[in-house]
Amino acid sequence: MKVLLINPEFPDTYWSFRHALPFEGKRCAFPPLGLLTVSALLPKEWERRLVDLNVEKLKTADIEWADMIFATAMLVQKQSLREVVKRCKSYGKRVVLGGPYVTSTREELPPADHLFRGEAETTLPQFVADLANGTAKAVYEAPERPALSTTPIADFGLANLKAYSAMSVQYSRGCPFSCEFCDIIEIYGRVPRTKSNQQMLAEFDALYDLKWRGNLFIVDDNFIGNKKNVRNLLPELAKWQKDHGYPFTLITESSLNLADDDALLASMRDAGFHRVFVGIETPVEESLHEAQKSQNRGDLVSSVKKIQSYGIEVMAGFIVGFDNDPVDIFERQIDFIRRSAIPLAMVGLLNALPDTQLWKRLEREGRLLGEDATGNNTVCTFNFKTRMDPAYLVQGYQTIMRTIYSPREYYERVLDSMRRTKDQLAEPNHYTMIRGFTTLTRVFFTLGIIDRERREFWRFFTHALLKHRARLADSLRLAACGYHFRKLTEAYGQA
Ligand code: B12
Ligand code: SF4
Repeated sequence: MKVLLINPEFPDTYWSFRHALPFEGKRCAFPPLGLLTVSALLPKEWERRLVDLNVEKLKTADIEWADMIFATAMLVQKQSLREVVKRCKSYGKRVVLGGPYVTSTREELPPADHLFRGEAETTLPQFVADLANGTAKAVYEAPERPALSTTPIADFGLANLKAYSAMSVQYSRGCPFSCEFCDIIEIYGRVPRTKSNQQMLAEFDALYDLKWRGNLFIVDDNFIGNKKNVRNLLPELAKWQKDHGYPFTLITESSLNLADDDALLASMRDAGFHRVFVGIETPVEESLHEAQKSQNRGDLVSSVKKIQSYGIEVMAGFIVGFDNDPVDIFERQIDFIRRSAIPLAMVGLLNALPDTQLWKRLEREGRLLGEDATGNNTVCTFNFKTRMDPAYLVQGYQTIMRTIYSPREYYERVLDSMRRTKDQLAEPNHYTMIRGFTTLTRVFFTLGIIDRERREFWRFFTHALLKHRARLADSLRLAACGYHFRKLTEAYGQA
């Protein structure tokens, strides 16, 4: 059996980092870990190829080669998924679909032969057996959420590692909290399931053996969802990192209550965590209450500062459009982002994802407009009737983006963040001389010569050179990310 695994294209969103990647000669930020895991669940003797449309084009020869097509998608990839299915079906191929979009959507899906809803650890082996017996079903739905002990090491070797700026592994699925807008808890559950320490170290070994060095994103919904197990894992990760010369710069996602646990923060720093993405959402208490985000309590700026004090850069998600948002919400978000010195602030407009508690409430209140959310922030649409005038919200949202990604504001935040994260575990240099030189030249040429904001860049670069010389690579990474956000804001964020 020949299987072609396809990851559809992402639109050009803030998360795509498309304008930042060329600086380091990369094509895509992260590999499609879901598909690489699916590949590892298939019989060893089956042949497989991966085509990530964010890295390369889908060639007719690849479609013709395959007996079966396996495609994944998040909501934001649905348009590209439709085109992929249409094209593959026109060659008469058997098409299998799975992933978060297929699992959670209520929309009509593209005409595939087999749909997988939920996690595939138990259903995929069943499908393989059914296929051999000629009894393969149209829909496979995981009866329960599988233990992660059944998750094999992803087929990392299938991906063109050089094309990605980070690799991904997963430690846990699910989150114990119950934020109203979140679909994680609907898709992956409220009881966080984790892998064993041995599984995690084996995945680290696998990537190390493939010669991967640099960013490693632990793509958990909430890395500290099961604190007991994480406490047990971290010293082992720290030892592994030390024994191997700290080959991986770790990044993850966590709830903000991470700030309440100094011991955990210290263990994360020792294991080589450099960045953590947290869901702050809003500084407005009434809106946090509405969103059932009870874990974000107290002085949120202090919580961010605490995490930063352990040398961990904070990235964060923010949302505007809650029913309880006051009219000055935009200024308050800008002020918060400024004071917390979060360089990469992902601000989004509230949308209701299918089957979330928010979706159900809005349905009861008759406020849904009958469409799935696009999942794409840059489009600036709502799929429900907002309390505030939608035009006012969009205008305010664009003001936030234009303000926080104006070069002066952005570089100030980066420098503040670097000051606050000075206790970061020293990052080994994963750049070869030639790669480092090429990246530097590209940044200097684009940001320091041809960009109209070059004066701000040089001001920032001089500060970074004087005050944070040891972290020059980090400051250039952040400069490149800022450029990406500014470019997208210029393209989409004009009032
Ligand atoms: C890492 C990650 C990203 C990465 C990129 C991931 C990538 N290249 O694929 C980044 C940071 C870029 C990202 C961005 C976004 N993401 Co994201 N992301 C994740 C995260 C945290 C982990 C994904 C992952 O690797 N999981 C590990 C694998 C093993 O799990 P899996 O993909 O579910 O695969 C399993 C099953 O689904 C199934 N399966 C999957 N595919 C297939 C295919 C077949 C054929 C079969 C049979 C089975 C199957 O088998 C696997 C094993 O069980 C998930 C949350 C999560 N828990 O998955 C959110 C998640 C997928 N992201 C989500 C969203 C909304 C986004 C954004 C739109 C956020 C935003 N508003 O901007 C952006 C959009 C991206 C863009 N460029 O525009 C949502 C998707 C919601 C939906 N219903 O589609 C999720 C579920 C989280 C959430 N609720 O916020 N994301
Ligand atoms: S903390 Fe994050 S993952 Fe957990 S329920 Fe809230 S939004 Fe979802």
